[in-house]
Amino acid sequence: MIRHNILNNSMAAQNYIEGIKRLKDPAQFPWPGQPALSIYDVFVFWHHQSMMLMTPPGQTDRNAAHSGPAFLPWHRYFLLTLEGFLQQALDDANFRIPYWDWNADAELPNPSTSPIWDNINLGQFIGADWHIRLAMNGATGNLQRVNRRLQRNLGASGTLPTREQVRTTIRNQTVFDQTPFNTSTPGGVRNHVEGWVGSARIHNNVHVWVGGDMQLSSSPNDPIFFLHHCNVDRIWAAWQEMHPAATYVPDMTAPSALQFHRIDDALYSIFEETVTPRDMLDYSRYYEYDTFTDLVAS
Ligand SMILES: [Cu+2]
Repeated sequence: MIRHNILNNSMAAQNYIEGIKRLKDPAQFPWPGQPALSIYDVFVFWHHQSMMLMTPPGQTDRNAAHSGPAFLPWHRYFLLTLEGFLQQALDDANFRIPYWDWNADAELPNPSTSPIWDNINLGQFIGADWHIRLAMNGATGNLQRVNRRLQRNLGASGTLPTREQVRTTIRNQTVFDQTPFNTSTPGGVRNHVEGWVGSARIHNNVHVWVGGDMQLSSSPNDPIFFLHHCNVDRIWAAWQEMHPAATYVPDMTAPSALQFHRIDDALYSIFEETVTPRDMLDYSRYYEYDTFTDLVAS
């Protein structure tokens, strides 16, 4: 089953929006034991918790899902888990999350005029019907109960990465990751796509460009989060296809300071299940993408 470009497939777009609204409703999809919170809020909590779990403890750079090798497999797992709930909500096992091709929007004179932000699409979530219930407190860094609208600040800071920047990264990065496996890692597709090295700052820049809630540890509050990360995942998938001999690193001979990031470590989860980076490498077990040609053309 295919993950589509959301702007080329109105059925995928409308199913995604409808499914997200159902998962957000505590009456339809309650978070067990958490009154007035829903399964959607679980994802906000889970993402925040991943950023609080420093790996290893005692440093402030790498956490269980960011600034290290697990960034790509952890977010693949996170999306697959949401995708499973969306399939339940829509009663459609064939549903796949669509992606936001922000490279296309980067070519617009004003990217904030992209139809993805129209009211029929993701624009509607800044309306009064979409309540943010858990959000990071900017002063303390803690997650707290809130009741407010979603916040965005499209284009106020940051820039959307260009197609050429992404193509260059996919072509030139020949290894998955490198020591010291954090934000200082000089080469490798993980740190370039995550955006801590290289002028494009690919993934990070999109969070900054959307602004508002997307800049917090509670960023899954914005449904654009999953569409953004689906495109990040597509870039990793295209890179995997272009560099089939490149293996995931580190392996299990790496020190325990790299726990949560080694190939057979359990990825950080709040569900009772064990999923490893290795389990996430062959994405084609779960979905395909409609195209990579925009990412790998010369
Ligand atoms: Cu994240």
